[in-house]
Order: sequence, then structure tokens, then C-alpha cells
Amino acid sequence: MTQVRRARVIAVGRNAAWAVFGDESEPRLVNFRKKARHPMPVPGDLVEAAPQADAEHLVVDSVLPRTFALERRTGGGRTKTMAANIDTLAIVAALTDPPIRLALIDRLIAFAVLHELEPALILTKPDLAGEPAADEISSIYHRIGVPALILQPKTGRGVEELRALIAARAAMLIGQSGVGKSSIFRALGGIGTVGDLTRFGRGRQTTTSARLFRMGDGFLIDSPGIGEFTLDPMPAIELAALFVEMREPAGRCRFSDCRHLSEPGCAVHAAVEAGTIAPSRYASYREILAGEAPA
Ligand SMILES: Nc1nc2c(ncn2[C@@H]2O[C@H](COP(=O)(O)OP(=O)(O)O)[C@@H](O)[C@H]2O)c(=O)[nH]1
Ligand SMILES: [Mg+2]
Ligand SMILES: [Zn+2]
Repeated sequence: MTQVRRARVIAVGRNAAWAVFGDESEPRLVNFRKKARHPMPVPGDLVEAAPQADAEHLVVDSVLPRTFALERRTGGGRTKTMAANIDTLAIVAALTDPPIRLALIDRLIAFAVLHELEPALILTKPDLAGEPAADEISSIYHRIGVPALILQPKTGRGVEELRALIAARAAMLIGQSGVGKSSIFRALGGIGTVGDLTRFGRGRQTTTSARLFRMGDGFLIDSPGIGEFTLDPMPAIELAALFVEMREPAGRCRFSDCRHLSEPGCAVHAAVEAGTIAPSRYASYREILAGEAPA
């Protein structure tokens, strides 16, 4: 390797990242310059890297512009970029253990709709929750056009379905800790560890960062668990548009500025009463609108 080449970042440490070049299958270590002007690379980034003067090590020259960057707020009001260039949000939730939080799922789906990412729902631990629970939850999401797969990584249940669903996509697994993200990542062929950034990268290994696995034309990113997930506050009309099943009835409410709470002649409310909008989805809408802390 003599000149500048493009590589996909798969894991990031403090001073170096692992990245896969072109058609190669093994990741290589790429160092960051001490005073680099580019943003800190994240999994999913495309970087340009060239050999260092010693010709032995590679160094990142630039980070290519991102089509999308997934940012999340951390404690203290700061934001952290989790992943770049994804087009699909694979929301992972355990049917039980930890208890399922539909409000978190609905926040993540609304976030996906807002940013024009494809949402998909992966429900794990059907063996612990039972089939009726699995069917009940998956049907809520099938009804609104979100693919919902039931997966049990240990037995392989649902794994090939998921592979087909995200083929050629740039997907990221997102969800609470302990729901099975890393198990899914491994079941698809992803490797949990990609070498020791401590030894090679002059820095501390970040065990809390995301990891990427290339799958054909696409890739899948495993991410650390998110405890909570909030959407920036927005007016009712904008939030209702992110709940796809509310769009049509929202156009039939008596008042054009209806917030779909307790206004008379609210067609959204009527749809909930009639059973065409799932009560849990409506509860999530109200919770997000009220700016309540995530359940
Ligand atoms: N019984 C059962 N356990 C599962 C299933 N999926 C994952 N687990 C277990 O749940 C625990 C957490 O899984 P992990 O993949 O580390 O979750 P992550 O924190 O989301 O990455 C592990 O002990 C897994 O073996 C499942 O479908 N059924
Ligand atoms: Mg994990
Ligand atoms: Zn209304």
C-alpha cells in the first residue's frame, strides 16, 4: 500500500481505529495524527488513509463527508456521535428480561422516520416470554408497516430473515443493554473483538464504542446499550406526522391545530377507541408530546 486509499471504519480507540480497505477482508489499524483537523472517526465512516513516513503504519488523512451521523446526548448536555452513514435502524428489544419498553421502541421509530432511516424491530427472548407475547407485540408493528422479526440467536431462529432484511443496507443495532444486540451481531457473523487498540494504537481501548461488520454490499453496526433515548421537543403536528398511523386520521380532526389529546372531534382519539391505533402507540405519542422522561 503506497498511496492514499479509502477504508471503512469498524471500531475506534482513542488514537487509532480499525478499518477495512477496499475488497480486503481483514481490518488494518489506522492511526490518527496528533493534531488532526478531521472529526473523530466513528464506525461507518469512510476515511482516507496513507502510509506514515516510516511506511509501516497507516495514518488517517481525512474523514469523508457523512450522509448521516447518529448523535446522542450524553450526561452533561454533550453529544456523542455513535455511528455514521447508516440508513437502517434495527431496533432490538427483548420481549422480557429486561422488561419490554414500548415507549422506547416508539421513540426510536419516530427518530428513524424523522431522519428518513428505515426502522426495523427485532424482538428477542421469545423462549422466555412465550409465543402469544411475541405475536402480540410484533403485530402492533406489522400493522404500521415496520418489519418486526422474532429472533433467538442461540437457536438461529429469525437470523436468516434478518440477514435478508438488512442485505445491502447500512444498519445499526440499537436498544437497551442486555436485549441481545451482540448475540445477534455474532449470530450474523460479526466478530466481537477486532484486536487490541491498547497495544497498537497508543491509546486506551474503548470498550463502549460501536463495532461494524461488513455484510456483502452493506454493513451492520453493534452498539453499546442505550439507557434512554429522547427526541427533541417538537409541536404536535410534527410529532403526529412521525407516527405514521396517525397521519390520515389527523387530517380529519375538527380543529386543524388539534394536538390529539382531549379535543372534541379528534379523529385520532376516535381511531384509538375504535382499535385502529394501538393504545400503546398513542400512549407513547402523548408521553413524547408531554416531554415526559422516557419510561
Ligand atoms: N433466553 C434467551 N437469551 C438471550 C436471547 N438473546 C440474547 N440472550 C441472552 O441475553 C444476554 C444479553 O445478550 P447480549 O447479546 O450481550 O445483549 P446486548 O447487551 O444487547 O449486546 C446474554 O446472556 C444472551 O445469551 C434469546 O433470544 N433468548
Ligand atoms: Mg452488547
Ligand atoms: Zn386530533
